[in-house]
Amino acid sequence: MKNKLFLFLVAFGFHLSADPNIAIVRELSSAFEDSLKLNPPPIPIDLSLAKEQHERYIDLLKTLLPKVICLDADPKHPDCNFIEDTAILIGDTAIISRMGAIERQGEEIPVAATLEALGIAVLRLQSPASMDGGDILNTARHLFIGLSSRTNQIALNELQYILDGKIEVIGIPVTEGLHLKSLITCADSETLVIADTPGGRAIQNAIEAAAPGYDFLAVPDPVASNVLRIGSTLIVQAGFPESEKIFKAFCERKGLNLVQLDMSELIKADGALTCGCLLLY
Ligand code: CIR
Repeated sequence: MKNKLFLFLVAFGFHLSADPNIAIVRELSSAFEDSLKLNPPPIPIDLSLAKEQHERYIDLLKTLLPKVICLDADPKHPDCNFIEDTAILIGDTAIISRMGAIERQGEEIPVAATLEALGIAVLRLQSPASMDGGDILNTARHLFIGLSSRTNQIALNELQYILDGKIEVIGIPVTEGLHLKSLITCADSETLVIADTPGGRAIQNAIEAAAPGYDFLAVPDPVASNVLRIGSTLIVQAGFPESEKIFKAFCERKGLNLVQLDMSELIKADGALTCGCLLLY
């Protein structure tokens, strides 16, 4: 860990608020119907529609970024398209997850190899740390760590040690949904989109107490609180008209391009918009 830590500190550079230039994505597994789910969906996953929706997501990223690297799916890992959970990227360094669900462990292996091949310094959390990337919200000013059923305090402590004061690391309890980013994401460096639910409001209160100064954009649909900002485009979930009105007004105010994607089949496996890619800056 020490040698790797040294490499990390040498390589460390903060340009967290710049626009991403590479996305790594992963194809949808042929076993996607067996993905983990908090609750069984009332209408089962339509695999071919899920594939179409995931392809449209990847196609959209290709129009917004200079480079998109697409990894092959793994039929042994039904959740492998949710690549965000396998690693976090901070500055020039990747920290590889020890994923909280045993069924998902191993998804990180080809991701780490891809990052290494790109020349990125790769560090690994040590046992018994447990972390899913969906619990890590990087606003460039703070690294909020969702303490959830997937991510533990030991992971937070390790991240704090690795980051060595270069960005403030703050733990936020997650009391609803799967991950921290199931309820909150960044629309820009000062605006956090938050689910207007008890769990979302608890997160907002915790952030306001520990790190005042953010604006909050509350949306009534929890799923809609997961948005993906790439350059001047804000990607949001289609099919949530009340939340859509709020995003339209926000984008008009900020001069952003609003794009809506229908991800109905991925939502059934608790997937959202950030979870389908790893963004490199
Ligand atoms: C899981 O339970 O791990 C997957 N079915 C969903 C993961 C979604 N990941 C994310 O939002 N970062």
